[in-house]
Amino acid sequence: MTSVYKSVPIRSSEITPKDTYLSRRDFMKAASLATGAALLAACAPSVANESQDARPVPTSGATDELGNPVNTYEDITHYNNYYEFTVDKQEVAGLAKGFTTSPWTVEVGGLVNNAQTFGVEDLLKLFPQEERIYRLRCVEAWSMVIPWTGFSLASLLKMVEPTSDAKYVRFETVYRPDEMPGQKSPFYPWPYQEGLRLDEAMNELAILATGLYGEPNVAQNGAPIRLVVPWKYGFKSIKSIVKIELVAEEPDTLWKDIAPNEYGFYANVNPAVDHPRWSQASERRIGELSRRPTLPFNGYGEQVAALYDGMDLRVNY
Ligand SMILES: Nc1nc2c(c(=O)[nH]1)N[C@H]1C(S)=C(S)[C@@H](COP(=O)(O)O)O[C@H]1N2
Ligand SMILES: [Mo]
Repeated sequence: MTSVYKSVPIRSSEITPKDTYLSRRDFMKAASLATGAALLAACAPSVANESQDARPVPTSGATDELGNPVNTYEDITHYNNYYEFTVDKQEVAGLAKGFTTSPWTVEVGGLVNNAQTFGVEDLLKLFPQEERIYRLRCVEAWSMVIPWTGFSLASLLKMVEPTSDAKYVRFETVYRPDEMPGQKSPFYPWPYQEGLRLDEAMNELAILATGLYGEPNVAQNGAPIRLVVPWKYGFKSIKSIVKIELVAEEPDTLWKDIAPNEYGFYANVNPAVDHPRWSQASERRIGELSRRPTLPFNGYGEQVAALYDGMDLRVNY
């Protein structure tokens, strides 16, 4: 990659103003709870607006396996990283309105015996959709708990039969600058691409998500289909996928191309390895006032730590 990418002030610019803004908003919410009765009397219209945003809690329970409550539908769908639309997390939802998510096909090929192009409706029929309540930890040190519906990536990969030469999986987001204004920015090497080692991709925790809160995915969260790899920083969970390719070599990934010293290929959530510009030891859960400690592998170590036996995770960050 050329050095123009490296000189882009990528994420630090966002962290301070947005975090400050959101903390303030959280504080206002907390304050309004404390004085709820007074506000109910004085502020009827805003109460009505809030109840319009309410969604039913997911049927299998409203917490993850550690007992953390799921974030609200409003937070999950209005605080998004999706640079194809904009770098402003609170503007993504508006800009993504009207994004065409149907028809949609996903081409699965490369080093496989049985390359196929699937319509999303085929994928919904072929693979039973399950609910997975996962923590999402962004590399920018904020997090959420999200009730996805989807199916295991492994089940799709098995169907196309990777050959013995396949060692990695490469994913690509749709390139559609007419609908995605951020893709007109020359500072990012579009289309967004990501990758996993094949054994990571086959881990049961890795899913392709097709829904959220029991409803179909919305554009800002990566409709119609996006990857969710909960033990890795959020940027690995690539949205609006059109292509999945089995390959022999470690694929390029957008954030590593831009700033390899800051964003590695593995990107496992790791409180012991700081980002060069900020600590990764703790995080701010959206909707909470105080920070919480970040867990190794985002709390999924039991299921995934063995994938990295013998690797130095400070080198392979
Ligand atoms: N195509 C694409 N996928 C993407 C991104 C993006 O900008 N473009 N942002 C990533 C980042 S940094 C995060 S934290 C998550 C956010 O997912 P969410 O908005 O659904 O919470 O999406 C990831 N997937
Ligand atoms: Mo992120």
